[in-house]
Amino acid sequence: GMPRGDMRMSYEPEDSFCYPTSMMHIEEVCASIVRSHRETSQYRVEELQALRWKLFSREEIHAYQSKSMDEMWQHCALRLTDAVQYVVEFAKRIPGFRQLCQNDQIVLLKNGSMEVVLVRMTRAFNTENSTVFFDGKFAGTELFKALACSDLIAAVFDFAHSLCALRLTEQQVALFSALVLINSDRPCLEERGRVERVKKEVELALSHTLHRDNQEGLMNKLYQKVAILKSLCSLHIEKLRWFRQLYPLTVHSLFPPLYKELFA
Ligand code: CLR
Repeated sequence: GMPRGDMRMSYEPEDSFCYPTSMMHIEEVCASIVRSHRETSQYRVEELQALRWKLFSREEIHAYQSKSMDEMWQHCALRLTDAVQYVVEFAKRIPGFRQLCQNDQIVLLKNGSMEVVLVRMTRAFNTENSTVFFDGKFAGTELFKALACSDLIAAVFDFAHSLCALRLTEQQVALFSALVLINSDRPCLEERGRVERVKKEVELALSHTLHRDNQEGLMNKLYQKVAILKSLCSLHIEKLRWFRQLYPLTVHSLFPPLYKELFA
């Protein structure tokens, strides 16, 4: 099972001074990341494709809109935390991640897990009607009205549109997600050099895949998306701070521990 509200990941002492990835061929790194993505993806693409026209009714949308702000925030925090838990599991299976020190694993997850959720959102997004899979059906921006952060919601949906436009394959989504997580520029890393080495491997794996797919041009486009992801995640944190000032007790007592640990 996946850890709930507990970021401490069983730490195995290093058995050699080698990085595990140095012994793997780039093909193996690719295959391993793609497999990890598949095993932790929460929903299969085919499953989501089959449901993409299952929309909420007017009444259902109205029921969400009529929730109180704190109730809707709590609800979304729960859904987000579910998604984040799968991302934590994905991270742990990226070759080299578990060999990083505990501090750096946590730094990477604090900064990157929400970004990966937003990358994964493209799999659960229907561009034809701008809806996202949420609570078992597809929902447009209006369903999230009670959160009172329409700017964040609009920006997140815009991002989903623009990332969907790149028409990434599942393999490309997997490797891009890994690259988003293993970011050696995050503040407060203790062993930046080691993170950098793991990142180089992932980068190599992604460019290898793009080369094989004859889509090398995507690399630059993906790096542009990284900047947008960063701004979306700061906006999320900003909104959470604002909400916490209004409803400190909701955040304190009713939000999932993992959500607080990562974002609050
Ligand atoms: C992302 C892909 C995951 C499944 C999944 C679960 C929860 C969804 C998330 C996806 C996309 C973003 C989402 C989220 C729940 C709430 C959040 C729709 C589809 C929206 C953007 C609201 C954020 C509100 C915060 C301010 C709390 O496999």
